Amino acid sequence: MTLRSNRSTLTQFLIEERRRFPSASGDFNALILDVALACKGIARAVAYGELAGVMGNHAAADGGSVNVQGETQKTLDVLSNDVFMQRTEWAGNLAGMASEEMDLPYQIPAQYPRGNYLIVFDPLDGSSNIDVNVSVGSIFSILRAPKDVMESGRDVVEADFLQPGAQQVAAGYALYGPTTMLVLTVGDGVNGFTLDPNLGEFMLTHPKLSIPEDTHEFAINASNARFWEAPVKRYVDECLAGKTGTRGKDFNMRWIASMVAEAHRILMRGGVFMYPRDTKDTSKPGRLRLLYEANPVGMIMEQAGGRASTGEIPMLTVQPTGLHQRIGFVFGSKNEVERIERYHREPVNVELANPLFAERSLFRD
Ligand code: FDP
Repeated sequence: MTLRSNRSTLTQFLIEERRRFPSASGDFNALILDVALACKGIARAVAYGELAGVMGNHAAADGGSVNVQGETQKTLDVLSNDVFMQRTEWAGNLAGMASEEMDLPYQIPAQYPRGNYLIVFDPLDGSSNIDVNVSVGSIFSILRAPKDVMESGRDVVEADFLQPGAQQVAAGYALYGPTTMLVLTVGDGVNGFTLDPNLGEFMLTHPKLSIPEDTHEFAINASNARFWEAPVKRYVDECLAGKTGTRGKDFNMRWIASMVAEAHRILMRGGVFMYPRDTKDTSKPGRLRLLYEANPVGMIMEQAGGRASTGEIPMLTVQPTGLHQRIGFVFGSKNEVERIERYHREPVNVELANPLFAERSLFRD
């Protein structure tokens, strides 16, 4: 069946895209294909799971079990990081890379040529739940290396990666779920590819994805309710009030605890995701990371007609200040994200404005 398919492969898609830019060198396409190969490798490791002995926490003796964020590293986090590096470092397309799993930027080894792009990635998002077999994924963001890096070929430093999301050349994720999918934007819409296990190729199955502007589905970790800021409390309580409240319609709630999987659901059928800034730990202004989670997912959302925000301003306008910077992240159906931004602008007396915050509120402090 697959051999007679009329669907484009990822390679064909990239070559056809490139024809629109006759001066393009082909380096970018080669880089995306290397990333796709890394994702296929990670998909196999994830699929074999315990059979391959890759589940559980990474053993300290193998190089440490806690990453730069102080989070426990899974064996698959470390393995996926290695696969990403190995598949992309050799070809001469990258000037450097950075990852959730590495404290500092990674230099392209001296035996390989250096190229014009930077890649930033989360090799296995959602991995704290890998042991319960939920969908996890790899998220990547591609930036242009600063001019002096390209000209001099010097080592990259943290500052080279601190570019606002609007400057991303491309962004994408691979989702390791019931099927393996690659979702990609090169700044001209969003396209989804499904891995054909027989051919080992990503096939274009979801061209020109578009997120509905309205939704009745929201995703948030409600166990943090007592730490939320007033505009978030207001939004969620209005959703919970459903038909009987100011929204006049019932909402459904989802929480997979794997952001890449939630992003995919929203891309497929709309919805809104919130991991907002809260008061849980004042040293952490949000849970998710700007450069390799919020910016790439933000670019995908915006390219699919959705919206990505800090809750206050568009995510892609944020000037990064650190490689592993955390940030509040709200994304999904445009009208809902705009509503949440509006709630952040409006002064609200929450207690008075919404009776759900009183005695009997589900999410009462
Ligand atoms: P994980 O640490 O498992 O990689 O990236 C952070 C993240 O997962 C997101 O994918 C996910 O949405 C979030 O953490 C889950 O956070 P909670 O444990 O607070 O639900």
